[in-house]
Amino acid sequence: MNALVIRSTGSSFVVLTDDGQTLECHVKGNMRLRGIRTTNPVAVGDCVNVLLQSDGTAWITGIEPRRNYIIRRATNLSKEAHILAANIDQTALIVTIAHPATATTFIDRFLATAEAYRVPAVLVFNKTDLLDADGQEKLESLRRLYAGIGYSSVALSALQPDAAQQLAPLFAGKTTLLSGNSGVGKSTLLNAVLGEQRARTGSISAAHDKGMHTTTFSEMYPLPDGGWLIDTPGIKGFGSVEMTKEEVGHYFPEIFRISRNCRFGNCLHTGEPGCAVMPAVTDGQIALSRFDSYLSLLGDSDEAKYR
Ligand SMILES: Nc1nc2c(ncn2[C@@H]2O[C@H](COP(=O)(O)OP(=O)(O)OP(=O)(O)O)[C@@H](O)[C@H]2O)c(=O)[nH]1
Ligand SMILES: [Mg+2]
Ligand SMILES: [Zn+2]
Repeated sequence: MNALVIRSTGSSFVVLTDDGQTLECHVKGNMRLRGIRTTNPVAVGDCVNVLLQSDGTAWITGIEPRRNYIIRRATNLSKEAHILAANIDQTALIVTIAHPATATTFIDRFLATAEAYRVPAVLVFNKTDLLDADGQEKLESLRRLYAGIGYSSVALSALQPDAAQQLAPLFAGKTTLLSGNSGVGKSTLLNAVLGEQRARTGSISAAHDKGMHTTTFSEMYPLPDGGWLIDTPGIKGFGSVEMTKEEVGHYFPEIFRISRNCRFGNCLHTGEPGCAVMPAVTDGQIALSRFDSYLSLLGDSDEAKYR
């Protein structure tokens, strides 16, 4: 029997079978994935084969080939990777300018990862109701920056009544992975789109101005007008995926475009003669925040080399 994995707690899974039943399943201990070493053999969004036994227990016995997936390494040094979701059409990174503040390096590392896995990414700036004039300005400048690179964005407040209407066209008919730091409002956005309080939401710690890691497992929810939203636990950082130094620049579209004018094909834009990227940073064609994020990912591949 074939089924779609709609919830993953790490050790057990909830699947939706082709004939519409919801079953809790476990994975046969000897099932291994070829090629990727991951902490979770099965991810939300996977199409799996399920064996229902006469004692009522259900087992995942195989995984259909994945159309795509997106992987996160918890830290740069950890060798274990975690599949966030499989078979997705796009990923929406939920970003907040304040309460909590999302770092641009986090945004850029996420976007570079999505590029590496060829998953289209959009930015959803949430909590616009909390912004003062400064925050508003920061929001507009970030939206302009990312639009210039080719990333579309929406800005809204998940708590306002029109949130669902603003988000519906973005999500309609697609499977979308929601990601972002804890407390940015992923579960709140999901509830707004579903029109009911399905997912538990948490508060923001007054002491640290950060989320409390309320969502603890990944779950996908069917949307009223078709498509799925995948709510995931908030993440702190984004370790880089395996990439060579030369590849890092490929995942920053604006750096990649300009790098074609570098004198050397393998230019890393760190002071090589004839580099076209560094002057573009100096004259503001490439944002300094983006170049900083590029350098931070480049630094990771140093660590990778020496570990
Ligand atoms: N003011 C304001 N608060 C919001 C908005 N969206 C979410 N919140 C609040 O932010 C807090 C955290 O929201 P959650 O939806 O739990 O955040 P999350 O991203 O799912 O967090 P984790 O599950 O921990 O990763 C809750 O108190 C929400 O009510 C918004 O647009 N404006
Ligand atoms: Mg949540
Ligand atoms: Zn260069």
